[in-house]
Amino acid sequence: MTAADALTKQIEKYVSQLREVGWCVVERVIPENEVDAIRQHVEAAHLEATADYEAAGGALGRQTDKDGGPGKNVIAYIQPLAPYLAEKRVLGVVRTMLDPHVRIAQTEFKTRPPNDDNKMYRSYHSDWPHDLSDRDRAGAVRQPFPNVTMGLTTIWLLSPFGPDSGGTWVVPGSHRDPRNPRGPEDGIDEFKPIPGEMQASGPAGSVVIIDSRIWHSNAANPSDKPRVAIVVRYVPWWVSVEFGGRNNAIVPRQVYDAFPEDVKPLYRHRVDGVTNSIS
Ligand SMILES: O=C(O)CCC(=O)C(=O)O
Repeated sequence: MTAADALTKQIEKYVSQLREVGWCVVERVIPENEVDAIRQHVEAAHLEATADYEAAGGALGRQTDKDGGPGKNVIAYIQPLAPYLAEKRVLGVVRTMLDPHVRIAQTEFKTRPPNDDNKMYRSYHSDWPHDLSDRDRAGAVRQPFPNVTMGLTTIWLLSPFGPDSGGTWVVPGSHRDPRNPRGPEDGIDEFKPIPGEMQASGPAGSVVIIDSRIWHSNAANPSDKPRVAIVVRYVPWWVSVEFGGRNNAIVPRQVYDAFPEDVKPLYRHRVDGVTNSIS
């Protein structure tokens, strides 16, 4: 089998998992010998971004400046991760599921603090653009959700993850369930365990990919180390990434210019002065 055939087969496997159960794990996207350095970079970058946003009177959580306008995009702080965002398996899955033309709508720090033994902790939701609690109403497709994958949330785990270290909770198959943990009429307690739930696990450097409709929750991390992760949300070109001003954080031009060529199209809509064409 050629390398290209092997890649196609792997992509097909992940795509069929995503269609069937709504999530999958692509293992070791970041090679084992590089992931420690990237994790250390991300931990330092998180502190730097927090300090920058505080000094500017902005909000890192929403990546906004003091006036609520777009702040500096988190990708600018974590440039060593950028080349992997177009890794062949990940981008192959994203393009097959969404469209050949995709963009990254949001890039966020998602560290879970250590030494948290609250095994019952849950905060179930579906993700933008299916986030029923989105304050801007910019990411709340109305229920019942059409049976269309409109976004893929990728969780880039830079620490080993699983039940012992804050692996994300998911409810397999929930992407097709007409109810929602935050649906006002659905009678589901978003803060309690849900039958059928399970925790994603895998080695550091892996990527959990979820259909944005999947019911999922962050998890308590009982280990003695932070569970370091970055969330990157991919959408097809036809999903509005501007409406409502939901995380429109800017990528500085010099950061964009340093991206590998295959990463540039994913972020160019966030760069001042760059044509945002479909190509
Ligand atoms: O950090 C995690 O494990 C999950 C993150 C999450 O739920 C989200 O970003 O929507």
